[in-house]
Amino acid sequence: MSADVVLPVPADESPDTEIDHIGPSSPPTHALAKAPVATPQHSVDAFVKVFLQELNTGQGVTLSRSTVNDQYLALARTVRQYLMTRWLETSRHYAESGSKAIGYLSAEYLLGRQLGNALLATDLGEVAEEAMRGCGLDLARLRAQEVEPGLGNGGLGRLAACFVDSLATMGIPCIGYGIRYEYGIFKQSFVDGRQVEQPDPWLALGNPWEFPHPEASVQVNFGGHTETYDDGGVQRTRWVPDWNVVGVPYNYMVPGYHNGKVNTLRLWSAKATNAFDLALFNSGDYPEAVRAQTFAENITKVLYPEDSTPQGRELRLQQQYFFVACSIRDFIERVLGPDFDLHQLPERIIFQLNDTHPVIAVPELMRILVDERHFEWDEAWQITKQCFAYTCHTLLPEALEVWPTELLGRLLPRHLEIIRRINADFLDEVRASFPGDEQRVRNMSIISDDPNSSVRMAFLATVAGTKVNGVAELHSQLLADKVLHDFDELWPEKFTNVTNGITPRRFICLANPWLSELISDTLGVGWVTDLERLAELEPYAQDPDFRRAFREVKQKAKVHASDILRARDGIELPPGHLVDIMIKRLHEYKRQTLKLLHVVSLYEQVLSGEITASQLQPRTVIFGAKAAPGYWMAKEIIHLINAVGSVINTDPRLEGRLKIAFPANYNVTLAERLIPAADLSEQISLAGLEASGTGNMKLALNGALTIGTDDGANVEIRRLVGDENFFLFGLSEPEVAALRDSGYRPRQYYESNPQLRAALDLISSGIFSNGNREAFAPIVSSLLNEDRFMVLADFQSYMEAQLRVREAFADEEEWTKKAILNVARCGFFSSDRAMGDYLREIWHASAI
Ligand code: 26W
Repeated sequence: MSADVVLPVPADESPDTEIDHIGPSSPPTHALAKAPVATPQHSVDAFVKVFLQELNTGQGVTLSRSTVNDQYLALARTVRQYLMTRWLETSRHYAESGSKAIGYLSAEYLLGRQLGNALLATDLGEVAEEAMRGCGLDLARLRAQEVEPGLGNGGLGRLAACFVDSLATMGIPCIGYGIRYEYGIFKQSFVDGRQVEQPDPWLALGNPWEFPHPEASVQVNFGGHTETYDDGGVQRTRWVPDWNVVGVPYNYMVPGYHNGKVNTLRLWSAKATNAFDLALFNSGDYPEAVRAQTFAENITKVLYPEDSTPQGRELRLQQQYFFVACSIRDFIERVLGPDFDLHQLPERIIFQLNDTHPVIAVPELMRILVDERHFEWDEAWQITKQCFAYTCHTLLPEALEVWPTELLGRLLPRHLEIIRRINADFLDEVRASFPGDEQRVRNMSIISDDPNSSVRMAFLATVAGTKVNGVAELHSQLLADKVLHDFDELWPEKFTNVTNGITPRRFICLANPWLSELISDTLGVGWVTDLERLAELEPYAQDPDFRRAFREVKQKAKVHASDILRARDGIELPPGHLVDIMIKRLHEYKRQTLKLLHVVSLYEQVLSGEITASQLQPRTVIFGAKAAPGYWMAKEIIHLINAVGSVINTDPRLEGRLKIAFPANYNVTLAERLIPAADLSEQISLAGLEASGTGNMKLALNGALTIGTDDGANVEIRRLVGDENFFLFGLSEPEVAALRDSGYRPRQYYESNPQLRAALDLISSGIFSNGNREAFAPIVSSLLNEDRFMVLADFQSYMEAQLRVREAFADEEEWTKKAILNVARCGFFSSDRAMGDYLREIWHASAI
């Protein structure tokens, strides 16, 4: 530093944290300071220039000394630069437009890797490929360096990611609000065929896709008590919390596809208000000095790995309130500003509740309006109930969250009071509509008193929501007819359906560039943002050349998947095998055991000589599934699948014609590899249990045929692709209900079906467990005695459907026709279409 540079003395010690202190303190004079943010040129040279600059100045290394991680981080930051202007421009445009935005509240976002998607959205793929080659680097290798953010469990989390992608691509103002878990969904590995979980330190190598904004932190309170006070003759209540934490927002870019738009995903991380107690430290009590910090950080430490049975843990409720309180405060104070008249709030925002996990947002908004902004109760309620809508994603009674009033009242005393008041007013409305029907009042009460007093979060969401929707036609029907029937009778206009969708950007363009290219060469590129245009492929199903090209695409995808499985898990995917895929969370209602019984039965038939190995149609069954760590039976089923696999994969009597592949740690990145390679998509849940499914949509759109029950969105897939292009089997939902009511006795099916009996007996024989006949007894006996999800009842119909698959797959041309028609007729399952439905039916917002 040369002597003559005089550094100005800073005004004072503490940095300027006033979030409303935006921009320069005096009008900028330098031309560059006045110029709009520049986007680098879309040229290889410009890209290389920015990349090297990021490597040198961002990573502080030269190309020759750089590690793969350095190169990946520099590349990610390079692509960020191409998105930055769009991002800043989009936010400025939204802020100035004053238009209505969507606040998507979700405890989970299963985003998948970001780099590939950012390159796709900015159409920089080829430029980056060329630029990296020019630097002696391999783009694919750098992309493989990215750790995917596993901030979700399964369907619900991935759906949220598809939805925010579509809203950005449709130019809809949306802020996705969620939680920045330090540890995402656990990493799964298999030890002796058993699932073992390891933490997922996804941030360890740095995360170039997040932008922390500590200056926009929000304080979140917990515990304590409430007190009423007189405010100039008006009785008011204040919450006196006894501890608090700080929520730090991290922004993520959500790039729109080829539209220059970039929306924001704002994920909150918890830290202690006073992170470090120096006095305690100086007194030598080091653990106590940092106790507040660890305690606070615990709130966003890890994602709860359950995706169906809430464990009712206090920390989970802390997580839910934490991100909701941060998000509501952030939108009201930072986006709208302290002087905004909250009477207009419903014109500026609709918060979509992604299941019940964020529903505590309802009493939180009421608390702010009544306690802080002194709105009258009714006024506040009128506003609040226009600001929320609720999507239910499940039918499993045990998956519906209920919080003991003891716990909720201890953690959030003011919110419980508000919920009690909401409930009281609501039950008056019920009594008015159904005079004298006190049983109905008890059934519908948000606060149930049996067995112990608890808050039914789905009921709170239904009472407060402008709309309640299921995620597939059948699901929404069952919600209105069964789960929330009383509410449907009271408010039929409140209930609607929006069938799920998936983003074609990630699950066709990114995952299946071969199919993507074939479609674009055939139809042009418009389909990527208008997926129903795939219907124009229909006539090509009759074109043998197109069919050949379509098969070549599938073959390329199979080779690619096989390379990945070999490198990743040492699994061989023999060419020419029918690739039969079942990828989803492990849950008994999804019936991975039924798929396994099919394989065991084929094996048994060969062992018993009923069929010869040569009669077996070469097939590899690929499973991908994580089980919630606390879900014992699910983990047993994983153990059995691996046990059967290790026996049949090495039994020469099968001549390698029947195999099981179970790559560990199924996640979004693996899904992108496997889905394009699939011939057969297993969607075999017990009818009435799978709310929608989204894997079914991804597989059909990648040219797989579905074998499935009439459950969730399978019903709509079958209707659109045609019965002849779908392998339907099993009981329908009404038949399931009837069989359940008439008393289902699974053992009868075992005794009356020799094939089923032989398959189950083979499992009990110990052949898959080194002769230990007890190893899998719990699974066999639960099927024989309870079989809650009617695996045995649907076995025969499933086996017959698999025979139809065998016949159909033997005729290559016919199979290809069916596969092409599945792609052509599934454009409806785009998440863009789903967003269009939400905008029209629920949100009443529009692109700007
Ligand atoms: C509290 C524990 C918990 C956590 C997550 C309970 C329930 C959930 C999710 C709602 C479970 C889930 O992911 N449901 C899936 O949501 C998908 C998106 O709508 C549907 O396609 C699937 O059918 C549904 O199982």
